[in-house]
Amino acid sequence: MSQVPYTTTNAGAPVASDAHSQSVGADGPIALHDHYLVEKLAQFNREKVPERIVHAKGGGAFGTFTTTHDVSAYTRAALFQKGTTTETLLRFSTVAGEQGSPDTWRDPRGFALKFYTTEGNYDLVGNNTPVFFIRDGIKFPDFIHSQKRLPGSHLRDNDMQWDFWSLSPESAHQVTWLMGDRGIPASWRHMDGFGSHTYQWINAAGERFWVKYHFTTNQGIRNFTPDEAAQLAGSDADHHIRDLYEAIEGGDFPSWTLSVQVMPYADAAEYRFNPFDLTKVWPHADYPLIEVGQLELNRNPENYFAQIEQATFAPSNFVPGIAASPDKMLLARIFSYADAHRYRVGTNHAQLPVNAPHAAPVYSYLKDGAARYAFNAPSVPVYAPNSVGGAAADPARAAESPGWESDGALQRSAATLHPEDDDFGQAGTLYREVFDDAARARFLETITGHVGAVKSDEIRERAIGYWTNVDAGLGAALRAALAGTAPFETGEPATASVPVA
Ligand code: HDD
Repeated sequence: MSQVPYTTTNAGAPVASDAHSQSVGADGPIALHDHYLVEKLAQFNREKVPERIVHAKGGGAFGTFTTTHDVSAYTRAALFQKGTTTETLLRFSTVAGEQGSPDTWRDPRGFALKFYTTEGNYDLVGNNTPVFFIRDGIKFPDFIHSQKRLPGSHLRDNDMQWDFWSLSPESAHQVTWLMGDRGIPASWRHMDGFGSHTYQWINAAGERFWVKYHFTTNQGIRNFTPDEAAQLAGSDADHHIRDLYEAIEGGDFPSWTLSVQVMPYADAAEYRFNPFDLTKVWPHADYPLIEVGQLELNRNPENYFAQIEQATFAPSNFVPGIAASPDKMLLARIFSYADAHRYRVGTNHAQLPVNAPHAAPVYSYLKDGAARYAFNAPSVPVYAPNSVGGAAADPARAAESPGWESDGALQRSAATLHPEDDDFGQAGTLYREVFDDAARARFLETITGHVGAVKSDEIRERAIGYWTNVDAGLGAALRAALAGTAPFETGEPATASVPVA
């Protein structure tokens, strides 16, 4: 008998051969009762779970979050009390590409964080951009369909993308981000992360605040040019996975500084922008960054499938001291993610080691279902209420319900309550005031290439109208560039709104 471990069936019995199936002679026929052959082929056919419908291509690592500043005035959440260190998992991703797609395609990047806190797991499922393309979850499947593949040709299609974007003017701010220099990060380590939505923090006295999360990279921002990105897409499609893995293996641990913008609860009603509209940012001059702590990634997964592919993040995973806001996109996501996980990974996905709480007990009356792993001692009751000392809900500990006023005062009635709300204003500000001349020139080149690939004249015209609304000079420059000449001037805000539909 050999000294190396011996191959077994999944049931632990030694197998006779790694290389030869049982057959009548040296050739076939093979025998159905070769159950190890059957087990091996059958499990191979079942190795995959459905890939994520969005954010399919990604990678991630474990680490820690340490709260370095006192923000107890705003939240009672245990993980955000000064001096607390919490284990975390961060998964990065591209949005539209499938599992094998290149890491360097122009796309927003996912920034999905799980904090294994002492009060249960807290998931903050954000992107590397502070805003999003749409403001109502009911449009999400349509939006994603337009960015993925045509059903007939199975090709991605600029007409489809610009048809949707130009008919959805609320996308202008995010598309300006996407087509700008930050649309292709050089690595996951060299980009920021955002919670994107407005959330609620609640302090020990029960006072409520609106917050936005900003994770600023301590490595500095670095982006690829379109040429660099295209070259890598061909030569190293997994460039971002490799970069993160190798940095952590080499002991070069990437880190981010978490800051929050905090808006007093009552400000929301009349702030110049609707604070629950995630196509908008809150200018830092209005609500400055308040430092909270440090996030560090320092441990690679040991098994990609078990710990990254099967990781499930859900915006519904809140902890006490943190709650939702009336942002309709966020509210749609609170339903959508847990549903995706039950479908994709299974009813008991939360019991997998990567998804189960690591620092908090689970006393749940939910039981059974496919692939149930954990179970309670026979003496523990399976129903509530009970008179045998089983767990009972403790409202004082519970995560807060959102608790906003539902009289309409804080809900979306943008035009009258929030005077500067419109779809193009902040996109124009980003283009004129954040981008410099060189960035504006690169931006024009990018949108010229993108819109230039649109075949339909009508959609092309709508796309020009869209950029004219963002900035009149930009629209004119785009029109000229598409016509083959490219006079470029620094733009001015559009004075008249150009119809986009
Ligand atoms: Fe989403 C995955 C980020 C809007 C529905 N989303 C997913 C992931 C990230 C985001 C980072 C990957 C998580 C991971 O690494 O496993 N999504 C966002 C952000 C949004 C957003 C920042 C807007 C601010 N998403 C959004 C809406 C819906 C969804 C409006 C549906 C109503 N997203 C999903 C999903 C996914 C998902 C279908 C795919 C698989 C999964 O959740 O686990 O449920």
